[in-house]
Amino acid sequence: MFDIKAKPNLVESALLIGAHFKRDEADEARDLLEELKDLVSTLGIGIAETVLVNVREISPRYLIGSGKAKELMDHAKEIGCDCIIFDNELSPGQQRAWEEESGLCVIDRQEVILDIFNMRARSREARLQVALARMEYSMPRLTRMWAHLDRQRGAGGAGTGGAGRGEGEMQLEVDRRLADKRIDKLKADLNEVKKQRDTQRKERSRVPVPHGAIVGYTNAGKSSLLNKLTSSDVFVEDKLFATLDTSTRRMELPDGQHILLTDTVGFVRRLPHNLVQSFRATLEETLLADFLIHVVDASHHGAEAFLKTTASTLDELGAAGKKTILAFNKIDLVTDSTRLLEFGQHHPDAVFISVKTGAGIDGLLNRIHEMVFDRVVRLNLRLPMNRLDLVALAHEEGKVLSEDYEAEVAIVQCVVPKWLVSRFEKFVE
Ligand SMILES: Nc1nc2c(ncn2[C@@H]2O[C@H](COP(=O)(O)OP(=O)(O)OP(=O)(O)O)[C@@H](O)[C@H]2O)c(=O)[nH]1
Ligand SMILES: [Mg+2]
Repeated sequence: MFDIKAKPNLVESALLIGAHFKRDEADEARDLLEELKDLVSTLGIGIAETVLVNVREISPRYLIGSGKAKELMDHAKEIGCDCIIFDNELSPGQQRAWEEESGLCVIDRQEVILDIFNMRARSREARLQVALARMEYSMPRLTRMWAHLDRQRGAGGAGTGGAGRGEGEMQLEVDRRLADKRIDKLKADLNEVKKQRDTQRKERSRVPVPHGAIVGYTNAGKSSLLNKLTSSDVFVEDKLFATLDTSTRRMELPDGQHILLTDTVGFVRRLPHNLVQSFRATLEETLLADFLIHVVDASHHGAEAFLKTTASTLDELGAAGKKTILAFNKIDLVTDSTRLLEFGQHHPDAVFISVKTGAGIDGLLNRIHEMVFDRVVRLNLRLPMNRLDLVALAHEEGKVLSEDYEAEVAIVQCVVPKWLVSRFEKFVE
């Protein structure tokens, strides 16, 4: 009922508009508009044309100048579009003005992103989070739907009594109340899910294994990296927002130390604020991690902008300032090596990898090791034969470097997590 429209089913062809307000913002706006194309295609909506508008005269009613607005409305209809999509955020009022005057469906980038998340959400938690973000987005826009109703009744409903006008308004009140209720319910359900997650997390943290989270822009290769490092098969696709649920896997470092790695939801520029807030619970894994691996697609010309977006979204989540390994991925696709040199100059601590070819992965493992090496100690043990369980424990939780068996004792060299040292202490040589 609150799904104002099932756009992918209703909309076939769209005119995309990206507005910028200063001349020197043209490049960025063009770039964002390119990205909007990818986002819109992800929804299965055809793109008739894209228009970049340098706004000189701003009208609050349309965001861009009213002359230009009229021109674009006519143009959209001329080329047979049934939808106009703005790269810029439209206020509910502006959206209504555009829709009323063009008679077309008019949405903005935020709504596109919300719809993609909606399409992709699989787990109960992701579905609840997306539903909440969409409800919050739709609330101030409910008027739009019922204004349509008023107009329909007003036009076609002559003779049906005086009730035509204003019916929408009454319905609007009812809907607002229903929407409020639904938002409360979604929040309560999410709280439940969060409690379960907290319990799981507590169980995990009883065993203090170091924990890293993989973060970055959408399509950077985060899930691919998790799969590579932990030999798992988390869903990977050349699509925006392939991952909406975090998954955590255990991995073993070359020194035998175990760590946990979490894959997370990707970020994008102009990510709706309420979406970030809704996904807080999911992204909390990021906040609680001991360190982050920030993956960026080095082959994309927007790499530096992606870095900034990820950093500022982490900031919004309160995860700025965490120990971070910056990993430039997909170097197999970078043909111009001066690009990598430039990245190296700007980010001297970064590592360069290709999840696809395996290049640079050893270097990354070393960096991960550096992040967590102070969590382990090397021990020389003399174990009586009735304590061979400790050899098994060392194998399980650490790495056994050598083991020699003499008549009465086992002589073992191993690396074990610090939190386990007390178990071995009596037998240290
Ligand atoms: N050529 C090349 N492609 C890669 C590399 N790493 C990942 N990819 C591809 O990039 C695409 C996106 O990879 P994912 O691992 O799904 O990216 P993600 O960061 O998890 O994306 P979201 O979940 O959408 O945020 C897939 O088609 C991968 O096969 C790489 O090193 N080289
Ligand atoms: Mg992913």
